[in-house]
Amino acid sequence: MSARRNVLTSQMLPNPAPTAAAPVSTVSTVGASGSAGELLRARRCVAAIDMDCFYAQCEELRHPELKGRPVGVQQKALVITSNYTARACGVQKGDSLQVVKEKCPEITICNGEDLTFYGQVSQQFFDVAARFSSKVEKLGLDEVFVDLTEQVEERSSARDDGGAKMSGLVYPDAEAAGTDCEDGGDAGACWRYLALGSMICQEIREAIQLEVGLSSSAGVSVSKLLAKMVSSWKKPSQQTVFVPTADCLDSLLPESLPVQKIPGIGFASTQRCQVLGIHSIGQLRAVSHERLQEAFDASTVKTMKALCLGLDEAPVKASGAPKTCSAEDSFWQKPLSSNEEAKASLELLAQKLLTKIRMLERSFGPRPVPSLSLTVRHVDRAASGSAGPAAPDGVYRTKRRDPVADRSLGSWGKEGATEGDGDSEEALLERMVTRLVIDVRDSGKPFRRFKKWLEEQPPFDIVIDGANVGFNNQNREGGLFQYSQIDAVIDKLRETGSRVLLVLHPKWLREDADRTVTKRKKRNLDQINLEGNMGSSDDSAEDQEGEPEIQYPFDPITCAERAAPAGTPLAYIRKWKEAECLVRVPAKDCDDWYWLFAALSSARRGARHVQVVSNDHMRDHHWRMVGHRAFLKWQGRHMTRVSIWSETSDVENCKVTLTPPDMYSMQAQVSEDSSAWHFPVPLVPSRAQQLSSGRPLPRKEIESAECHWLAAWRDTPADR
Ligand code: TTP
Ligand code: MG
Repeated sequence: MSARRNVLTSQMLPNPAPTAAAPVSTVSTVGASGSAGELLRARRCVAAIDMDCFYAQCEELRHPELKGRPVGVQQKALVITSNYTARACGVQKGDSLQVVKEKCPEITICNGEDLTFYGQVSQQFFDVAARFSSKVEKLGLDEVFVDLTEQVEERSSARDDGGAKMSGLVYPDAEAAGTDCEDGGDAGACWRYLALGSMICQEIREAIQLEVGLSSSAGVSVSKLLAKMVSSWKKPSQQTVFVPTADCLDSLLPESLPVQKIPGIGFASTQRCQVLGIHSIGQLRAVSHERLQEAFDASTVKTMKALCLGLDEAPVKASGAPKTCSAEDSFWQKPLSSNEEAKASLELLAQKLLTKIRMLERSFGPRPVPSLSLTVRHVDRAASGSAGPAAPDGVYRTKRRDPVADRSLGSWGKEGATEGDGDSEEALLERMVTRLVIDVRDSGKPFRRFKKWLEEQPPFDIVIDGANVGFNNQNREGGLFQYSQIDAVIDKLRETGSRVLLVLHPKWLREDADRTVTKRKKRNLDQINLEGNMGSSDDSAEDQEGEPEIQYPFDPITCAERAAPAGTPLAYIRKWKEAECLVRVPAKDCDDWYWLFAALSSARRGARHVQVVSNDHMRDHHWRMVGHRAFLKWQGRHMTRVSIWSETSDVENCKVTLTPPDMYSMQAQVSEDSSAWHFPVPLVPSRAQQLSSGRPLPRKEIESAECHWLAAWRDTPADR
């Protein structure tokens, strides 16, 4: 076996070495190689995946006819990226349009000002990566870090990892591995560990290619820093694995490497370093902590000192839903010159924003929109050199409002006016339900216990009317109560991260439940007749006054439930108890009061978007309430209908469609004092997208499209 040591060539290094004239002249004597021991022992695997020529690939996705031809993407006067066909002609990122046309006359230039589509594609490949690991961190639109440590551990315990093969380009290379990595030492162990990681990374990239249609490149190593540094060594469509041996580290992080080449040391930090006379990482290693603290705080100094030695313990932070979501336009190409144009542009922006929100909802589940702001920036024409008219003076911004309140904006000038303040509406309805219970059940004591338990819980986002969702053919002879249906709905909702409460009568929480519908009609009539005949035929003395209190939210898991085979009612009940999403109502009470009250209470306590999943039209148990306007409105906003079906006779494999209520009125409105607007926005591609796709939508299609709303307020002077 050859004893050749692996050395990275300068071609592989991210940048040529600088020759900085630096006041800090000393360089360190110990380079990054000193970190090798520690890094080789780290049992961590991180992949940094970067899409190839991202915007250009997105353009190829939406214009497949461009595939194979040179494509550039323009922002302002620059071609910010191009596909690799154009790069073969010498086109570089950031070339001016003119230069690009000279280098590659046949290039197709796409306008890349509108990032909406790129954002959608970005979300798609993020979703693919997130299937492989729960720790996926976004880095801009076209890069992700994926922590593969758990997956590598799983695979290494599931198989003889001696069979793991490196996938991609490897440093140190296979030949050097003979000496460095195939022995029983740290290097060998790290090599085998990263080999598994490289295989998983390859699988992720293949899935992204297959499912989204994007080629990508990646780096795989023991930290974000090292993975990121090697991720673009081989592009396009390749990956590089970096085993942090001493030689490799020295080659990756030579003394002369400019500080800005270290991921994590950004533009501002680089500038501050330069003020201190620090240009290269050799100088950064040599400089004292005290000197660095003249420009940085102590924790930043510690991080920078570690980074320049190749050490990086930063975790991959799972990116959740972004905190904000925005759509904007600089109007630099076509300044707005009339109110009509401003309104049309606002509608387009609102549409873009809603498309983005929808996309995020698909990935992270529905969330309330706690506030919305509309900002109009005034650009000084003289300063900007723009020939267009100045933007209207002033800043428009919404007040903080939650979505239900957003839909209850007080007195709108035209139709669509709602009841006043959401709080009092829910409080009123809560009182009505309580009244209903007390009228039917003399003391209402069990209900009060439920209320007390509920108040101690954080508000729920979704309340499931279990009895309703569980039935197929609910009101007909032959209908059957199916536990699997409820379970399918719960799974679907819990996937979105919502806090789900399943309300069930105890008659369903037993093995021998009567699951047919035959007795129900009689009971419904009883319930309308009120007096004392509520609820189930369960004659247990449970919950009678003076009897031991029932346990909330449910009885402990029983031995029978524990032993129940999958797919049986008891197994489902156990699962719901384990997931802590179940609440059992007292046997003598009507479950409908409970889910309705749970939803009202959750809304009052903050979950203002709360939804009840039920197809119940509330004509029987709530017969006194359906005559109340506030209740009808509440129902209209908070009842999500559900349909459950199975393509086969296999009811265990049912599919679920949830239909939440429409978002408020579809009429454009303005408040009486003209300080706020409410726009219905059709969910169709933006005008710009329609034009660029060569398919402007006919008016009819736009009018019949699904609509969403956007509300905006003008700040009062006091708000500014
Ligand atoms: P990059 O990852 O730097 O570039 P790229 O994906 O186009 O090409 P590759 O990774 O194969 O080298 O940037 C990602 C996207 O960010 C890019 O497609 C366009 C956009 N971008 C800008 O908006 N401004 C810029 O200055 C650069 C470099 C990129
Ligand atoms: Mg890229």
